Amino acid sequence: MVQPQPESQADPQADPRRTSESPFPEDFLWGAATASHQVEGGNDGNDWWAWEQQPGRIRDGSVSGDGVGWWSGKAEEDLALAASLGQNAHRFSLEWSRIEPEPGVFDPKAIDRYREMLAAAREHGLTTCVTLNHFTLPRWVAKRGSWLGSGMGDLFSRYVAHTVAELDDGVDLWVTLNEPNVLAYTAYAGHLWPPGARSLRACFKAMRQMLKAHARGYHRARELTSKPVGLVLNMPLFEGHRPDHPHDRIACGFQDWAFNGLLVEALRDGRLRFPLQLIPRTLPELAGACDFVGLNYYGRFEVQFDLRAETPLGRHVQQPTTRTEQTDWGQTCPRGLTEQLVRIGERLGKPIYVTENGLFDNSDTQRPEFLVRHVRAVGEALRRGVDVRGYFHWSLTDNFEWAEGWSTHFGLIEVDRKSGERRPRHSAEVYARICRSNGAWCGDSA
Ligand code: IFM
Repeated sequence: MVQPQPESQADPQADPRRTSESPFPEDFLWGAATASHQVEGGNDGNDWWAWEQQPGRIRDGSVSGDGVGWWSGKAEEDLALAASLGQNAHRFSLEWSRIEPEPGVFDPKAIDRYREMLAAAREHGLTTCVTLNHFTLPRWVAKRGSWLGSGMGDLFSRYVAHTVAELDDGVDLWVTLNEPNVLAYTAYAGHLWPPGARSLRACFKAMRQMLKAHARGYHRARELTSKPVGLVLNMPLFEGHRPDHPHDRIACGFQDWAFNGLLVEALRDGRLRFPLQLIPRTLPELAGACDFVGLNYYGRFEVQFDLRAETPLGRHVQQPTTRTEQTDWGQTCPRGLTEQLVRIGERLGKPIYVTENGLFDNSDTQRPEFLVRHVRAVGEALRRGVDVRGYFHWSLTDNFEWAEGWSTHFGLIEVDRKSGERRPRHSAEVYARICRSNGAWCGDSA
C-alpha cells in the first residue's frame, strides 16, 4: 500500500531520500509524453482541425492553431530541454494526415520532418516511443466514416507499413493506437470529440474496428521492425462508493469491465465479449498482439449505483477531483496506478510502460507531490514483481487539450504561446531529481 508522504518530500531543495534497494532497474526510462496535434500546430489536414472550426466545440473557444510550434522548429528545443531536465526518453506521436495527406499518397517532406525530430531525440540521448495514431484522423478518412467506415484495417496497415519502413531507424518503441477506449466513449458514445456520434452502437463498433486495426497494424509492423510494438490503454481505477453494497459493487464492476476489462481480456485471448460484441466472437490475430502494454493512468472514479446517471448503472461521486464542467480525469489516487500495473502484469504477462500520467494543475501546486507519489506507486508495482520499464509524465509542455482547448495546463514546462518562451515549472525540477536519481529521490515506497 502506498502511503502519502509529507509535502516537503516534493521539494527539490530537500535532501534526496535515497534507498539502497531502489526497485527501478538501471535502464528504466524516465520521460514525458506529447502528441502530434497537441503540440505541432499548422495542420489543417485532420478531423480535429475541422472540428475546432465549428463554434462551441472547444470549451474556451480556442483552436489548436500554431500549437507550441513543434512543426516549425520548437520540437528540437523542447527535446533538448527535456534532456537537460534529466529525462532519458520521450514519447510523441506522428500525424497520419501529414504523412498520407491523400489516400495512398505519402508526403516525403513530412517523413523528413519526423526524421529531424527523431534525430534531435537521439542527439540528446532520448529513447523514443512513437505512437502511430493518437486520436486524429486525416480528413479523407473522416469523410469515409472515421472509425465506423469500411476498410479501416487496410487503410491503417498501409499507413503503418509506409511509416515504419521510413522511420524505424530512429524509433525504439512503436505504439499503434492511443487509448481506443477513451476515443470510443468520448467521440462515438459521446459528443465532445469528432465525429460526436452519440451512439453506444457506434461506440462499440468503433472500438472493435480500432482493435482490428491495431491487430493488423501490429502484425504488419512486426514484419518490418525488430523493435517492440505495443498498444496504449487508459485505465482509471473504478471503486464502489459503498464498497460492501452489492448495487455499488455491480455498478462499479460493470464500469470497470466496459472501460478497462474487456480490452485487457480481448488483448489476452482475442475474444470480443459483451458489450463490445453482442454475440461474443474471437479475433485470433488479436490474441497476444502486443510486445508491451502502455498504461495511461490519471485517477480514480467512485461509483454509486444510480440508474438515471449518465454513466452506466452508477454516477461518479469521488471527492476531490481534477475536473472541468465537461471533463473529469478522476480523483488523484496513486494506489490505483499500482493496482492497474499489477493487473496488466497478471493478465497479460507483458512488459509495461506508464505511457501517460499527469494532472491539469495550472498553478503547479499539486503536480510536484502528484509526481512523487505516482513514481512511488510504480516502485511499489516493481517490488511486487511487475515488469515496468518506464514512466512518461503527461505532458512535457502545456498543449492543446482537445475539447478543453488551451485552458487546462498539464505541462512540466509552461509555454508562453505569444513569445514562444519556455519556463520549466517547479514540478519539472522535482521530476529532474527523480529522473537523475533513477527514482531513489522519491524514497522507499514500502
Ligand atoms: O491530453 C490527453 C492525451 O491526448 C491522451 N490522454 C489523456 C491526456 C489528458 O487528458
